[in-house]
Amino acid sequence: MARTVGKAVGKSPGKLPARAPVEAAGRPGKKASGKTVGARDRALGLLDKKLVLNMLDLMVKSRVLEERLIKVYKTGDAYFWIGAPGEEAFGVPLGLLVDKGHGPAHDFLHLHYRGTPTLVAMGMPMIDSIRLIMNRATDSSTGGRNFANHYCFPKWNVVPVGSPIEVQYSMAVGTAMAQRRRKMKKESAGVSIVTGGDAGSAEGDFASCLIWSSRPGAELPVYMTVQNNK
Ligand SMILES: Cc1ncc(C[n+]2csc(CCOP(=O)(O)OP(=O)(O)O)c2C)c(N)n1
Repeated sequence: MARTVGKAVGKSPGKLPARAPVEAAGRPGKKASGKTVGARDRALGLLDKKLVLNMLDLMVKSRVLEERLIKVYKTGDAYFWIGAPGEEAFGVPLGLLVDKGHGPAHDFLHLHYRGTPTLVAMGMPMIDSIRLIMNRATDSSTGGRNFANHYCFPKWNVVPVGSPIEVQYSMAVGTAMAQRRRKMKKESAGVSIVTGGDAGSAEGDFASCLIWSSRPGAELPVYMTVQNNK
């Protein structure tokens, strides 16, 4: 599984763990006996069993989808494949934490080309991924014009995935600025989540994101992640 380094910049990312989708997936309820389900797990610092099972289910779904995409490519039904096998343990929890919606009141996602598990966890129909890799006109991300894993879902603030590595880090600064402006006006605002690989962190866009997100007195609600998949 991918080794993951998560880095939160600014003040907002602290609220990520309390997001509703995770609570809905694994919130402890009351047994008929009155005892709280999952109390022992929580006392041990473990995740709720229901949530863990849900995550495992989504991880397996993501891997099965990935294997299908590789087959599609190998049988000559696609020109190119790039994907995320091995990054499920990172991508799925991230997808469950996202505050999904349209506009700056919700989270923005600046994913790189290994974001499939995150989108599967958010509820993307798996057929969307197949349509994209096969360049079908019915591909809702790009109308069949881009290749595997270059998703775009405006209704969920998933901005178009770019091919040059790391440019997503400088774009995250832009959406985070809009979200910060809302926060200053006491309006609800999400955070800008950005993912990328470890090698790409040598690019200037990565440094720009760090600098612009952490200016004293002007911190931005950016959640930066770096996946090392060696
Ligand atoms: C600006 C730019 N330079 C080079 C490439 C070619 N390229 C595509 S993927 C990749 C490797 C990136 O490695 P890393 O950031 O660790 O991410 P990983 O693919 O390992 O998840 C490179 C160099 C590119 N897409 N864009």
